[in-house]
Amino acid sequence: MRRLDHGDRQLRLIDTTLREGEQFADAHFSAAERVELARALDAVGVDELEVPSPAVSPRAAEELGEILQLGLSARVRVHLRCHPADIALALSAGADGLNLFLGTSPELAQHSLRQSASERTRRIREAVGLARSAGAFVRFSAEDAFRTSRSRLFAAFDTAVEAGASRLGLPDTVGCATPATVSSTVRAVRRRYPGQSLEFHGHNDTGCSVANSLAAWLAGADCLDVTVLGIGERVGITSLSGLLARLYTVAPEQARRYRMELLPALDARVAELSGMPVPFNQPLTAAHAFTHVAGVHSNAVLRSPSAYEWIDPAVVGRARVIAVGSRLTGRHAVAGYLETLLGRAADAHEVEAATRAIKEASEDRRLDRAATAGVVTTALHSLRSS
Ligand code: HCA
Ligand code: CU
Repeated sequence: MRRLDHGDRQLRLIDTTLREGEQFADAHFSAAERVELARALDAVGVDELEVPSPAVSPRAAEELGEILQLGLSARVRVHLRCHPADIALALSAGADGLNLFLGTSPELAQHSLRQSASERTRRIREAVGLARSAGAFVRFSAEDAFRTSRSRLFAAFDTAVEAGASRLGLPDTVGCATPATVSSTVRAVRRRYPGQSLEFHGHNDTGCSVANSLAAWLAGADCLDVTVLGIGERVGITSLSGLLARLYTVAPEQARRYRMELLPALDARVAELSGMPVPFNQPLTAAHAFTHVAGVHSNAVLRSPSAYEWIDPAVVGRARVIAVGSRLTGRHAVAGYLETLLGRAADAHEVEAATRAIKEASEDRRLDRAATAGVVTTALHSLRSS
């Protein structure tokens, strides 16, 4: 595939597992687990970590202090409503990067915030101004940006920029955006605010979040939000592994800035903490992300892995698996399997007998490793005694 040409525009990954991820209905991280995850994400090399507002609970305030003290390479950004009291709490805990947000769509203005346009402007100006006067880095996000008209969006962003925000956030809060709408909105915002950093945050309600994140970057965003496994509100947002898989194939120099070999353990840990397995379709880290089943696939992969692999499993420290427990299993896969089992190359009769036995035994069920070994051993035994 053709690699994309992005010049040197460097991407920043903003991990929000500790904030958006906590909004996943099955997530709960203790204070110690938050520290563990912050360190693990820092080891992967994410550029920034977004953490919850200290206004959430007394414990959240303590945890913010703790994360700020860790001395991570990643910058820590606190997620805050445009409420002066929340901002003051974050500043007093020592935060120097604030991610402010305020709903700008008609839906949120009517049903969530119940604010007029002038009230919105006043709040943005006050909140951004307060944070800036304390010397903090300020990002302002227009929550529900993709159901917000251009004029409302620009009105909110104009206010935020005038008040001193240095980054503008475009969250697809309900997951309604498509790569095309992301692209046109990011382009328009990029044109109007050429000197600002731009961040995209994509919810995955229609399964488009990774594609939308890539579209945002290609259109001029320099910051993309992710969480481990994509956990977050409802079905979550762009996953770290999904985005890195996508980048690895179109802009490998960007993906290689991160320690991708650490992803399997990180995804497994967050899955464990959320009481679930790593989802079967998680790019790079799913149990079967590098398993080949059909005979046609296995045969070709044994000759040349690139036949059916776009990413080398070694990139994430994994190995490919040639599955041999189904009726789709072919002779080449079985030959490879027998070589491992017997410690020598199998002859044609052995391969034939083992393949036939596997196909017969797996008509009604998929054979696991032990069952496959049993079926094959029996078949070889009767071959020898016949
Ligand atoms: C939410 C807010 C948010 C905010 C994103 C941002 C969203 O959970 O309601 O601050 O950029 O998706 O809009 O996560
Ligand atoms: Cu969100």
